[in-house]
Amino acid sequence: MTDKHLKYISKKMSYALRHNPDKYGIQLDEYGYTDLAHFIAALNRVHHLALTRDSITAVLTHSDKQRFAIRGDRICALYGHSIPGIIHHGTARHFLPSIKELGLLPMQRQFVHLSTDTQTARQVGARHDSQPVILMVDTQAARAAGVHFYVGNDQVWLADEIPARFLHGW
Ligand code: HQG
Repeated sequence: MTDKHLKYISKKMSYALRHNPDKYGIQLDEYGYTDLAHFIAALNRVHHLALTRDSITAVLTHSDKQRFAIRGDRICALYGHSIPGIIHHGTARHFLPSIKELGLLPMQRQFVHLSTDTQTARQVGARHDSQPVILMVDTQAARAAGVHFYVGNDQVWLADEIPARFLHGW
């Protein structure tokens, strides 16, 4: 394969794994990984290619940067996922005073869980309160201040703790 061909495939891989898994009919797990065989089949289908696992390995080994990782039968993009400007967190009214003071904390989990759509946020919050509050997270401002967000699936993003100044909609 020529450099140009490898670069073309790498670009399509980035787009699928960072920005638009839906278009390819693939699902990312909470660490951004997806099944490699399905991924290759999806790239071939959408772009009329005939890639094999060897072609994907060639893209990884010939690349100037480490953009992707393959672990067993799965592949992910290591960075650059697009994140909506606002994402949501559904919570209970009685948690608000503490959240205002301490920000959103992972509590018993590894990460704070966030939802891209308000409906999911409402369902998550309803587990704690019959009238949940939907907080909005300003992801741009939070990222600029060093908060890390991790791709979940289409509906879920994860984050380390988020200071209250990046939360709106109390
Ligand atoms: C709150 C389920 C006081 C936070 C769902 C939340 C979701 C604070 C609660 C996933 C706080 C923790 C996650 C602070 C955060 N003071 N309360 N400083 N910071 N909280 O259940 O986000 O069953 O651990 O607002 O579908 O409700 O795991 O997290 O209300 O996707 O598959 O502390 O859990 O999925 O509650 O839900 P949770 P969550 P699974």
